[in-house]
Amino acid sequence: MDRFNVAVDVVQNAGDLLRQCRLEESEICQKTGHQDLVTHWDRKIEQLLRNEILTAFPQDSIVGEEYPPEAHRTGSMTWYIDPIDGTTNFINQHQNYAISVGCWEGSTPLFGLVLDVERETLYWAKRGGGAWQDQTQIHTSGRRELSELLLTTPGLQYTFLEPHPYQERMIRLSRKVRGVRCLGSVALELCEVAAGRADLFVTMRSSPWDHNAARIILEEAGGAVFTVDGDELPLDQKSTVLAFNAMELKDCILCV
Ligand code: 2AM
Ligand code: CA
Ligand code: CA
Ligand code: CA
Repeated sequence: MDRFNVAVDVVQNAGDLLRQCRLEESEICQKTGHQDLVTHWDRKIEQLLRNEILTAFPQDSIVGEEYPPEAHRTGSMTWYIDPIDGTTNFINQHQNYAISVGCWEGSTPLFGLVLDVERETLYWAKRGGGAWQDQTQIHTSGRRELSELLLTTPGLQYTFLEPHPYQERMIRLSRKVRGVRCLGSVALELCEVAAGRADLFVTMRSSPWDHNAARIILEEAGGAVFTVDGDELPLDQKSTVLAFNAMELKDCILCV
């Protein structure tokens, strides 16, 4: 099996496990505080993904949220995996969370998979092959007027309420667009833009495992992804993220 098929298999199996699991209160821990949580299932699913990927492709590197990277591997392939994107939703809602797996060869994207676990919907893209929601090809929206755009962001507090260098700009932007939505999952929100149900995405804090799979899907759907400053999004570092339904919107949004 090639990497893409291995990835689809392991992501679907992991999704089946999560859909059936019953989360116990004792399985929830704080990482940096009460708004930054991890569960036994985040770790278990990441272990499962790592084991399956490394059994099939032992030279590949894996960058995941819950475990440190292993010793340096010789291959040029890197997988960015988030076992549960939207852990808070997983805990409180048991919906609106995703498994995110992206594979890159050096700085070249190969494919991205984002499984909306409870809806049993798989977003996926291979480089040059378009973006797909299950068997249906998806495209970003054609909206170009600021006043018609829907902005999605994972948490109101980080984007609009807590002080940061972009706060005023974000508040101005929120007043100019048609509306703001918060889903609570970076990967699923980028897929919302890819599928044309939202038009813009912004977050002040995102890590490679949060966005590297979905950015491939969004770019294949016609969208564009940058940092909030409009710079190229780094592959291997935490950063802000600003994503558009089309590259054309970039100048207009950066000048708000
Ligand atoms: P996570 O669920 O994998 O932690 C909303 O919280 C979104 O922001 C989720 O996609 C979440 O990913 C992501 N996120 C990134 N950094 C975070 C942090 N420090 N605390 C909570 N969520 C974070
Ligand atoms: Ca987390
Ligand atoms: Ca995440
Ligand atoms: Ca996670």
